[in-house]
Amino acid sequence: MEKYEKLEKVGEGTYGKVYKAVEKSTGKLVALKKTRLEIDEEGIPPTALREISLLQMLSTSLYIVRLLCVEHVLKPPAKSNLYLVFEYLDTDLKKFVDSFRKSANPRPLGDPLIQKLMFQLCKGVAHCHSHGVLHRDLKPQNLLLLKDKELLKIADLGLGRTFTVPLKAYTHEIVTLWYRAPEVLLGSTHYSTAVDMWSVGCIFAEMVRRQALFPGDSEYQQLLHIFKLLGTPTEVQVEINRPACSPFFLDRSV
Ligand code: PVB
Repeated sequence: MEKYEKLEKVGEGTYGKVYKAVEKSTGKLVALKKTRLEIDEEGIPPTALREISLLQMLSTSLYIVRLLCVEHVLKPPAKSNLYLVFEYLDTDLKKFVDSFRKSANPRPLGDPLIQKLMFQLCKGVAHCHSHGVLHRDLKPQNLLLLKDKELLKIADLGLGRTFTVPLKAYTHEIVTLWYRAPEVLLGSTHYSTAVDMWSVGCIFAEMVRRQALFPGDSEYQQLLHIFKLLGTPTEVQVEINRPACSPFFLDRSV
């Protein structure tokens, strides 16, 4: 880690702390993501290794944040940390959209900008899906931006599979449900690329409105938001994909 000069903490993501840093040899800005991995005598868990190689493969797309390298830091006698080194981007879509809402002169993002960001988001998502990877947690906080280039990149990719999507972030921050597809909320375990497209739609609406479309604060409230705007699905519509183990259906003979 002597290769990097740590600057300030950017924040705490769902899976770990992110630091801004400079790569000393090149002067380039990087983002260090410290993952809270419990590495035992067995070494790095194979699931984590699989995820890292997945990230490495997927970061060949311009619209996916680039993983530059991985540093495994041994902390004698027993501790061990894994740092993922990424290119640094200067904001996320949540803060960017907020700046259009809260600033001295609130203004719409403008259709050309929304179109440009949506194009990049769709290209990034298509890249993941074409490699058989679902993101499963697309939201404005993990869409990173280079402001001056109006370049959007998807972050926090596939980590969900390794570290399992937590209900709470490893800090006290509550994990948002706002972009979660109804089939996921209803307990389906056989979901597909459509769950990411649901999130993409929610993010599109949020850029236009500068306000979240379905700001639910529980899984139940989240479904109510969706049903209120789009209608409650009928028995027949639900029957097709009725998940066997959803608590919403437990009182029925499955
Ligand atoms: N933020 C990889 N990475 C990043 N992860 C986050 C980054 C970043 N760059 C590469 N950049 C910034 C920089 C400044 C701001 C924001 Cl929000 C993001 C700012 O304060 O305006 N992750 C952050 C969380 C740690 C909050 C955003 O999701 C590690 C992918």
